[in-house]
Amino acid sequence: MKALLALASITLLSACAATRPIEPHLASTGTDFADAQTVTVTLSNFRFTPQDITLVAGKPVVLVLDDTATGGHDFTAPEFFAAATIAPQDAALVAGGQIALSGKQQVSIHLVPAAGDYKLVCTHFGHAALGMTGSIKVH
Ligand SMILES: [Cu+2]
Repeated sequence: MKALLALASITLLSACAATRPIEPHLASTGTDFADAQTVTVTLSNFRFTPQDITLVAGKPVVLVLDDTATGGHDFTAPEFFAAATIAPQDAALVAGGQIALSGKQQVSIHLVPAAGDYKLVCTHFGHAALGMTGSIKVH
Protein backbone atom coordinates (compact mmCIF):
# COMPACT_ATOMS: atom_id res chain seq x y z
CA MET A 1 0.00 0.00 0.00
CA LYS A 2 2.81 2.39 0.89
CA ALA A 3 4.60 1.59 -2.35
CA LEU A 4 1.40 2.22 -4.26
CA LEU A 5 1.01 5.64 -2.64
CA ALA A 6 4.59 6.53 -3.42
CA LEU A 7 4.05 5.50 -7.02
CA ALA A 8 0.88 7.60 -7.21
CA SER A 9 2.66 10.70 -5.93
CA ILE A 10 5.52 10.25 -8.37
CA THR A 11 3.00 10.03 -11.20
CA LEU A 12 1.30 13.19 -9.94
CA LEU A 13 4.59 15.04 -9.71
CA SER A 14 5.61 14.16 -13.24
CA ALA A 15 2.16 15.12 -14.52
CA CYS A 16 2.60 18.57 -12.96
CA ALA A 17 6.04 19.01 -14.44
CA ALA A 18 4.74 18.15 -17.89
CA THR A 19 2.12 20.92 -17.83
CA ARG A 20 4.76 23.61 -17.46
CA PRO A 21 7.53 23.14 -20.00
CA ILE A 22 10.57 25.21 -19.20
CA GLU A 23 12.99 23.80 -21.73
CA PRO A 24 13.41 26.50 -24.36
CA HIS A 25 13.04 25.53 -28.00
CA LEU A 26 16.24 26.45 -29.73
CA ALA A 27 16.21 28.26 -33.03
CA SER A 28 18.30 26.55 -35.66
CA THR A 29 21.67 28.18 -36.12
CA GLY A 30 20.49 29.18 -39.59
CA THR A 31 17.80 31.51 -38.25
CA ASP A 32 18.54 34.95 -39.60
CA PHE A 33 18.42 37.70 -37.00
CA ALA A 34 20.15 40.25 -39.25
CA ASP A 35 16.83 41.88 -40.19
CA ALA A 36 15.21 41.22 -36.84
CA GLN A 37 13.03 43.95 -35.42
CA THR A 38 14.32 45.33 -32.10
CA VAL A 39 11.70 45.68 -29.40
CA THR A 40 12.76 47.40 -26.20
CA VAL A 41 10.90 46.88 -22.95
CA THR A 42 11.80 49.04 -19.97
CA LEU A 43 11.51 47.65 -16.46
CA SER A 44 11.11 50.33 -13.81
CA ASN A 45 9.44 50.73 -10.40
CA PHE A 46 6.88 49.19 -10.89
CA ARG A 47 5.91 48.79 -14.49
CA PHE A 48 6.77 47.36 -17.86
CA THR A 49 6.89 49.93 -20.68
CA PRO A 50 5.16 49.19 -22.94
CA GLN A 51 2.81 47.26 -20.73
CA ASP A 52 1.25 45.47 -23.69
CA ILE A 53 3.87 44.18 -26.07
CA THR A 54 2.85 43.32 -29.62
CA LEU A 55 4.99 41.01 -31.75
CA VAL A 56 4.59 39.39 -35.15
CA ALA A 57 4.30 35.60 -35.11
CA GLY A 58 7.19 33.82 -36.78
CA LYS A 59 9.23 36.99 -37.27
CA PRO A 60 12.68 37.04 -35.63
CA VAL A 61 12.93 39.72 -32.97
CA VAL A 62 15.62 41.07 -30.67
CA LEU A 63 13.96 41.65 -27.34
CA VAL A 64 15.92 44.24 -25.38
CA LEU A 65 15.08 44.31 -21.69
CA ASP A 66 16.27 47.45 -19.96
CA ASP A 67 16.08 47.68 -16.17
CA THR A 68 16.31 51.41 -15.54
CA ALA A 69 15.70 51.06 -11.80
CA THR A 70 18.44 50.83 -9.20
CA GLY A 71 17.00 47.49 -8.05
CA GLY A 72 16.35 44.18 -9.77
CA HIS A 73 13.26 43.11 -11.67
CA ASP A 74 12.37 40.13 -13.80
CA PHE A 75 10.58 39.49 -17.04
CA THR A 76 8.56 36.34 -16.39
CA ALA A 77 6.50 34.84 -19.20
CA PRO A 78 6.95 31.04 -19.12
CA GLU A 79 4.25 30.28 -21.71
CA PHE A 80 5.68 32.88 -24.09
CA PHE A 81 9.23 31.54 -23.83
CA ALA A 82 8.09 27.91 -24.02
CA ALA A 83 6.24 28.58 -27.27
CA ALA A 84 9.00 30.71 -28.84
CA THR A 85 12.17 29.49 -30.46
CA ILE A 86 15.17 31.06 -28.81
CA ALA A 87 18.62 31.63 -30.29
CA PRO A 88 20.98 29.01 -28.81
CA GLN A 89 23.40 31.62 -27.45
CA ASP A 90 20.58 33.25 -25.48
CA ALA A 91 18.88 30.11 -24.18
CA ALA A 92 20.74 30.16 -20.87
CA LEU A 93 19.26 33.60 -20.11
CA VAL A 94 15.78 32.13 -19.98
CA ALA A 95 15.75 30.14 -16.77
CA GLY A 96 12.33 28.70 -15.99
CA GLY A 97 10.61 31.07 -18.38
CA GLN A 98 12.09 34.09 -16.68
CA ILE A 99 14.81 36.62 -17.37
CA ALA A 100 16.19 38.12 -14.18
CA LEU A 101 17.79 41.56 -14.31
CA SER A 102 19.86 43.47 -11.80
CA GLY A 103 19.43 47.19 -11.40
CA LYS A 104 20.67 49.16 -14.43
CA GLN A 105 21.20 45.94 -16.39
CA GLN A 106 20.27 45.51 -20.05
CA VAL A 107 19.81 42.12 -21.68
CA SER A 108 19.16 41.25 -25.33
CA ILE A 109 17.52 38.02 -26.35
CA HIS A 110 17.05 36.81 -29.90
CA LEU A 111 13.91 34.77 -30.49
CA VAL A 112 11.13 33.90 -32.88
CA PRO A 113 7.78 34.32 -31.14
CA ALA A 114 4.83 31.97 -31.65
CA ALA A 115 1.24 33.16 -32.02
CA GLY A 116 -0.71 33.56 -28.81
CA ASP A 117 -1.65 35.85 -25.95
CA TYR A 118 0.72 35.56 -23.04
CA LYS A 119 0.88 36.93 -19.54
CA LEU A 120 3.87 38.91 -18.36
CA VAL A 121 4.74 39.54 -14.72
CA CYS A 122 7.59 40.54 -12.44
CA THR A 123 7.80 37.95 -9.65
CA HIS A 124 9.67 40.13 -7.16
CA PHE A 125 7.63 40.27 -3.95
CA GLY A 126 4.84 42.81 -4.23
CA HIS A 127 5.79 44.14 -7.66
CA ALA A 128 2.81 42.63 -9.51
CA ALA A 129 0.43 44.11 -6.93
CA LEU A 130 2.03 47.51 -7.55
CA GLY A 131 1.30 47.20 -11.25
CA MET A 132 4.23 45.27 -12.66
CA THR A 133 2.19 43.08 -14.99
CA GLY A 134 1.64 43.11 -18.71
CA SER A 135 0.83 41.08 -21.76
CA ILE A 136 2.56 39.86 -24.88
CA LYS A 137 0.33 39.55 -27.92
CA VAL A 138 1.78 37.67 -30.86
CA HIS A 139 -0.26 37.58 -34.07
CU1 LIG B 1 9.80 44.14 -10.48
